[in-house]
Amino acid sequence: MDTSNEKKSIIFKNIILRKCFAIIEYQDELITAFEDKNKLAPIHILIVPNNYIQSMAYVKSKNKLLLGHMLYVATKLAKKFNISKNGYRIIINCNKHGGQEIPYLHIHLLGGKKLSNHFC
Ligand code: DGP
Repeated sequence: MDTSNEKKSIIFKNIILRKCFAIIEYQDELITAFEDKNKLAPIHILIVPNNYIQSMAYVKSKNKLLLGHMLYVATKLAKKFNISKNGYRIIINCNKHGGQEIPYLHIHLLGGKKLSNHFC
């Protein structure tokens, strides 16, 4: 990883370690969920693994349960924030062409308003 990518990914690591401020909505031994600082919807939460994975392109066989857990917690948070009934969107950007800005694997959970149907 180059220095600028390392700096960007350190932000998420520091949020997990609570060395950097973020509104943390959920945390367990595997993952942390916190509010996105540039919210694109009334509910915009990022769900990240506590142990560093750069992106979906770096997922290994041993990470399968972790990915399921991240998605499951997204559904629990959607219920907690009362956005399940009307619906929500889960997005994972991967690497440059996928529009990933922070090189630390994360799920976006977005909801609380009607989202546009545009993907690109
Ligand atoms: P992506 O483009 O998928 O890599 O999304 C990165 C998201 O991370 C973007 O929506 C803004 C958010 N973000 C970037 N820096 C910070 C930060 O320091 N704190 C929080 N809470 N969110 C951040």
